[in-house]
Amino acid sequence: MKPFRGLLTEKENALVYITGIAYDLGASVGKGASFAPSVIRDLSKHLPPFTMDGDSIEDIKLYDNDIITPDSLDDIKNKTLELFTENIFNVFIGGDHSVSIPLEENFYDYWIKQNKTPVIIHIDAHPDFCDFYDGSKYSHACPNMRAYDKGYKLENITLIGIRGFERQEVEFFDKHPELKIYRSSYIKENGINNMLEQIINKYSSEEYVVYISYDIDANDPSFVSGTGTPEAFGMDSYEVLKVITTLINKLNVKCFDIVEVSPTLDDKNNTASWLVLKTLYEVFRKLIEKR
Ligand SMILES: [Mn+2]
Repeated sequence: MKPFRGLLTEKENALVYITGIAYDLGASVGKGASFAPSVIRDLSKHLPPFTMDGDSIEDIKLYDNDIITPDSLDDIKNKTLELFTENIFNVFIGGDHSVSIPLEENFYDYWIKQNKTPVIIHIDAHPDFCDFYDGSKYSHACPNMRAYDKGYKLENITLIGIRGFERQEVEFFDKHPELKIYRSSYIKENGINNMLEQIINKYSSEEYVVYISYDIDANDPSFVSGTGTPEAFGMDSYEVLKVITTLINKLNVKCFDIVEVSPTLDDKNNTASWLVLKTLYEVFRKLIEKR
């Protein structure tokens, strides 16, 4: 059986490229995220090509770029460079969150050359704004600080679902009110619609092109246990899905990564990996409708 059951997987005229990145050298606590791409691909052989509402995604035109097994973040940067082109919606399956560092660099370099303003929407329990973590500038706790180093403006990085802070991050945020943080408590108190309206108003102009980086620990641990740094008080899986699909529908999103899924820490039924697939299929449907 082939991965992505029933889907057209060819490179020519593809709407979406999907690439697994088997890498978790940037993880701090729980490991195992390097296994996510292969587990998710394997499960995809069984999932019928329909959304939760029964809408077909059979004509998505997916280019299945298989899995890369890099030995460093530079290696990821080189091996994914050619995937960033004008009309392609890239999906990357991590890997721990450090894989987003080279991906967001490639994204930035490509879109700056097209005179667009790159935006990161970071959906995560954690801000990932550490300068150093575990003695490294390239830990999974650092991607947003590295994006800031790269040239992303702080007003063009938006954090969603945050509820676990490091001291260095709190101090940084006090100095930079232009960085918008939607804490998990805000979302739980106000719902997702009010937040989505603000974000869509902010980034809907043609000037912007958006990278959505999705750490599965954004979801409450009662929905997703298979991740290295679970954090209580998160959104439920349907709320997170609505956030992702609404942003993809309304904004010019060109890259989407899903990181920090750890099959070795998951329950026996691979619930976190199944969630990734179900989320992807809803995303694919939105892309078909938008085409
Ligand atoms: Mn996280």
